[in-house]
Amino acid sequence: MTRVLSGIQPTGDVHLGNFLGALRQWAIDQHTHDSFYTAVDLHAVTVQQDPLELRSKTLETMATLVAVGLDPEVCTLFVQSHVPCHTELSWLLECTVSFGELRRMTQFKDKSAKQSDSGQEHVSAGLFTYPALMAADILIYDADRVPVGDDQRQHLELTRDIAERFNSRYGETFVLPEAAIPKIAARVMDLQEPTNKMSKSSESPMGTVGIFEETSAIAKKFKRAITDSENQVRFDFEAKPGVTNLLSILGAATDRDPESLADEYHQYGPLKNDTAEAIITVLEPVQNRRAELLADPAELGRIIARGAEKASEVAVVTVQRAKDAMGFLSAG
Ligand code: ATP
Ligand code: LTN
Repeated sequence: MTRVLSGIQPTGDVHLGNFLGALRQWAIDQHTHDSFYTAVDLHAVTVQQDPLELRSKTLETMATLVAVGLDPEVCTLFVQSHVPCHTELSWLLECTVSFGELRRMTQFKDKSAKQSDSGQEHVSAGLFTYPALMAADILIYDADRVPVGDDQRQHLELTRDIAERFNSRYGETFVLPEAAIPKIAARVMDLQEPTNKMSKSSESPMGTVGIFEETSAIAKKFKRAITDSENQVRFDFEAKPGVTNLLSILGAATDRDPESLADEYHQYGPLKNDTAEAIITVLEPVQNRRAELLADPAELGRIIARGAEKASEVAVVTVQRAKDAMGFLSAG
């Protein structure tokens, strides 16, 4: 069976972009692939985190993964730092990727620029080498498929380049992974600034829809979503980013084609209402399930411990294979 791996940072609040662009695909993939999903806490600390908050967010993220439908009996759910060989492989890969390749990553450019703009002089070296750790996350499970939103496309291309280079230098060691990017809602945009992607770290509370927000707050955000002054419903990202974003969200929530949905609306008000209603219908059971899980920390603890064990079994084998290929002397 082919392998899937993907990850989500345990920072901020999980939003509609994460849900539609990534998590829903994970839930589908678990039934057809041997799937590994992880809360990437080691990636989270590339920007400074409050220790108490990192711990509680990591736990909440694990509860979220189960709540969106990932079944710990079917797939492997784990916390990245519980499998220490991710960082070991990351070092080996850091020594094969070039400075120039890392410098081209748009996520690094965007995040480091954002930090400098907000007066933070300190950009960590980890933020720069982040893609090597992400490549390690993927390659360590021999993943064939990586379901992610559109913003991760470049990191996946770099992961393939890293794997190819390693294989050609040291012999066939890693599987070359493919990005699996959804056709609809691969890039959910901010409801207030529809030319920016909805993001955990954005400072646009009215533009970002958290999947665990009160349903009345969600409805309000859709009602106030920015559109344009034309009052014509058309799927056209260049000319009408706000309306197109609403159509994409409605399409993703109802499993319908966003372009043909446009023909059913003549005004923005009903489109906003129907989009809010469709999203709330999808999210309500997820919200209830997460509340139940957070009320049962022992069960969540068991899921996390089991996941670490299952993930480690696979990961240690791959790291050893990579170390052998590179010529490290074995201890025994
Ligand atoms: P940040 O903006 O702080 O980097 P994020 O919102 O991108 O955080 P991540 O934890 O980095 O969240 O991403 C988890 C998954 O969600 C990734 O697969 C990513 O591609 C996907 N994703 C994130 N934002 C969006 C979006 N706006 N639309 C679709 N998919 C998204
Ligand atoms: N870089 C990703 C999170 C991430 C990831 C991964 C995604 C870390 N490791 C492995 C897929 C596979 C992000 O910022 N969204």
